[in-house]
Amino acid sequence: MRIGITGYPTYGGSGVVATELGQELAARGHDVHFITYAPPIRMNPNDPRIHFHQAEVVQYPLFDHSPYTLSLAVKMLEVFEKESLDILHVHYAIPHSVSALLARQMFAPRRLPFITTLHGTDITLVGNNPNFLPMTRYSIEQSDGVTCISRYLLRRTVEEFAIKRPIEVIPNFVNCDLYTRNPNPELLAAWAPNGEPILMHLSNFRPVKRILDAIEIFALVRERMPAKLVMIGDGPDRAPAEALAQKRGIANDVLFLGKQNGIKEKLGQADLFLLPSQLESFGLAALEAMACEVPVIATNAGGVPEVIETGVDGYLVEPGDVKTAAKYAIDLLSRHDRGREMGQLARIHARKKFCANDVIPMYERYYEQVLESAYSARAAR
Ligand code: GMT
Repeated sequence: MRIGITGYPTYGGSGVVATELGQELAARGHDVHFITYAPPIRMNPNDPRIHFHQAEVVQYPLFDHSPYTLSLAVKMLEVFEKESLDILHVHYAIPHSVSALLARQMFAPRRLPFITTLHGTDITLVGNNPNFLPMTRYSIEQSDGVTCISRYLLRRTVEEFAIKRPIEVIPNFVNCDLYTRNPNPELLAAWAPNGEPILMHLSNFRPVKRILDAIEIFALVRERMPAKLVMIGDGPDRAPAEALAQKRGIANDVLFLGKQNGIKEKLGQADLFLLPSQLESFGLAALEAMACEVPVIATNAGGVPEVIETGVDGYLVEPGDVKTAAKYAIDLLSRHDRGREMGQLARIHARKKFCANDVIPMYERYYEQVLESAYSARAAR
């Protein structure tokens, strides 16, 4: 198939899923065309089946904000036609689904079928903002196919948007051949020179991630044992988190690495992954850590319990409960065997439930199903 994919090319779960999906589809013989304003961060530009088409962020003195939704729609139309795409798959409803809808209307009466995948904040934080809600609902209803990445997100979507159309749950996935435990002596020596256990967090450091809680949990751990916390990512809460680490007297043990490439190599060095979010519709970073045999302490929020079984792959605590999280962390880190055993179980479960080899065919089947109904609807007219 020839598939167009649009998502946010920056750091963030929905963009990562869009990019990894494209790479997996290319590895299975499909031609994949990414259409967005910059090359997606995890995109392999050397894969001959992967192509990148840049949608311009047009600037003009009259515009305070560039109408990217429109230039993206035009680029989608152009690429669909020029590359004879079969289907367009957009990730994150706002504004990608609206751009696809416009592209489809401009392409009419020829068919430009598109699928929207909902990821989380496009429903729970941004899409339900009253300034967007009717448009989010409309673009979901008008999509030729809609998927979402957890049963939790399906429920929220149906409830908040009173959606009647069918929505398919296709969970996020991880390539367990690439995400493995791979101790790297150089990284370990740089991060934990005295062999201290390593806690890790990876996100876009937005308030919903509660990264200050990660610092508080770590401060409680440090009261009991030597340890290091590796913080990967960047965003609005980075400066407050750095200030909190200073205030708690643990700044020398907290490493803020900023945005990083080569995430799979880094995750595989951790002894424990922290995901203290207020809300996660899935928690992709936790799944990637699990594939690398890293147990996870996360919050019992949104779709996280669909990914992490508490007491098995790690532990779930209520959002904000840093004391219980720290208690579990100390317990896991001071009994090395227990941590390793949980890590191994976490990988087994990641593989069993969310392996790319099983999830990607679900998307392929869904593409075929959507194409079939899009064209039979056309034939019936
Ligand atoms: O978590 C974020 O702020 C990023 C956001 C995104 O769309 O880029 O992540 C959402 O999509 C991820 C991939 O499907 C999920 O793993 C995250 O749980 C989800 N984030 C939230 O629901 C807060």
